[in-house]
Amino acid sequence: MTTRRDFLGTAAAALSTGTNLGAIVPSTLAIRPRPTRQQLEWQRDELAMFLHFGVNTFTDREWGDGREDPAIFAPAALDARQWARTAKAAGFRAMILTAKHHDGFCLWPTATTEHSVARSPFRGGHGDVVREFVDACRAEGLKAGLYLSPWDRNAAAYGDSPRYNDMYAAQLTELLTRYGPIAEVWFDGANGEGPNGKKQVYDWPRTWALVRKLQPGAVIFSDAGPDVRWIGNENGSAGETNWSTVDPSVVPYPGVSGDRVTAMLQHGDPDGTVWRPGETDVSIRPGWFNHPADDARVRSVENLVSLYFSSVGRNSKLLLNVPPTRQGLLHETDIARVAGMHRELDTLFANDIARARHVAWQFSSGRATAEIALDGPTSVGIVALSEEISRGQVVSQYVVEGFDGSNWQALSRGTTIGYRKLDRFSPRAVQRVRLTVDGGVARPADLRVQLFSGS
Ligand code: FUL
Repeated sequence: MTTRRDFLGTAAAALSTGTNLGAIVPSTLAIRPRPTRQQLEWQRDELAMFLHFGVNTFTDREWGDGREDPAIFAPAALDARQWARTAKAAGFRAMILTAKHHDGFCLWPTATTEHSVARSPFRGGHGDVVREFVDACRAEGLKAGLYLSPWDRNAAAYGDSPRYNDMYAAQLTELLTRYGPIAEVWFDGANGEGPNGKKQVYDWPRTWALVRKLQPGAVIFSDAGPDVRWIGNENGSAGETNWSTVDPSVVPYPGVSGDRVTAMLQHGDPDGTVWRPGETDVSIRPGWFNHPADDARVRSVENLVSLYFSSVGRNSKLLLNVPPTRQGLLHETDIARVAGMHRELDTLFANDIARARHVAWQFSSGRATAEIALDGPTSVGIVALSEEISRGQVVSQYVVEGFDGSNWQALSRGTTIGYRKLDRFSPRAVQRVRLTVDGGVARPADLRVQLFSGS
């Protein structure tokens, strides 16, 4: 691991928050991995809403076995515009729908199987949930994403590898050619038994190539990317140290497991050769699907705000699952909680105390120090740092200190920064704030410092 390298040199520069840290960028930065335009946009979107919906919603299960009668799928009041309005109003910029989950039931009328909405009472057998979902996203200006589970407990071909891989490619082709631009295609690595008990061998290179061909503007999510990676857990927590670069040989395909894999997903690798930022998927409820018995167990506003800090605030993206009910609507409690989260985040980040203040960076013996003078004693409870990730990610160690009139005290310390690093602590009255970056794999191209009261 390359840390604490004497990366900053001795040049001195004066600049304000949000402008270049150094005029001289070492050549090491020029060759470090950088995001594509799609990866950058994906990360800047910060929040996406996940929607788990299907036969499980009606059987009250988390994993269907594929033997569900399509007739049970009968959302009487399905309104995808309500999903999209809720997401939009709460600051989400994208939504991702389970077009097919492990039970194999397809939410669109597919030619590949009878196990779909076409055999259900929904809209008299003429419905298409994927169409309604995509149209609703477009109407609200949200990006649309689709999750197509590779594990299919209904498909007779599952386990008969080439045959099922053809069927899977045909399903993906329908989804990626019928509905206009799809911003994210979501794959998990689940690989359990199908009806014939045989083990299916997925053809990931074929799947990814198909997405590239049909939707070149989409980002592909899986454990193994190739564009964005799973963060390694489903509890809403990105690694405190979180590089957007990874060593791709450690996680070669989705579903691979082991300690090294988990560590790579959680933390990335400063010496990683590819840019593959982490996505944090977590549910607002105990399960991924809506179960009425959980109506009193929806995450609180405070809990959702802390999820934002432990995902977006650790250089990740938050994919928050808000599952529709049997009616086909988001539950009022869930709606109130995401709206509350949005209000609370808006309040916390409304007033940047550091804004427009002059910051003088000093470079000496491998560190960069920037000091911000505030107008007299000011309460600070949140520090927000960001690197200009369009040029890569480099910081590996920093400390933020506050001067209370007589002493300098550490307010927060950390390792990586990346797109956004948020540190929250009990508010302190300080007159000056100092950021010291004393470890990195190259000189940061740009660092932004923001300060908030935290209340
Ligand atoms: C996993 C699935 O097994 C869960 O049911 C859920 O869909 C989660 C997001 O991905 O692989």
